[in-house]
Amino acid sequence: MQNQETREPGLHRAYTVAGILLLIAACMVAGCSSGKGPATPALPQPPAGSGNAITIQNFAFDPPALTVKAGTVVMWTNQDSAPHAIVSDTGSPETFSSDTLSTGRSYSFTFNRPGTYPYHCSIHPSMTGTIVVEK
Ligand SMILES: [Cu+2]
Repeated sequence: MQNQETREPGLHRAYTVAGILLLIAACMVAGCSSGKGPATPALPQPPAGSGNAITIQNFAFDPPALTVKAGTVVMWTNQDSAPHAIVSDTGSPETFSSDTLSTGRSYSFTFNRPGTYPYHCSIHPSMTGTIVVEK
């Protein structure tokens, strides 16, 4: 009885040591040290302000300024807990306005005419953004 009780923790320890050695060996083979050797390539990220998606979060449009080619469909998605609504400012080359977007809802508008389109949230006028449409 006593033999078994003392042997078991010893076995566990042996397995643990073996496991750690294996991990270290795998680490060396895979080169998982940080700072040394080739860095793990970062996931490709689109440059800021490109693409056609705008996220509404923390009472702000992200990105606040977006440049697109004419004919691009821009989609806003509300990921905020509060409802928001997108409305073009007076003087925008074309007018657009969404319904009130609750959390998780999206609104899309096709920007065909080149120009600068300032817009805001009709519920929170301090929320502003700009779409620049290039030819
Ligand atoms: Cu809002």
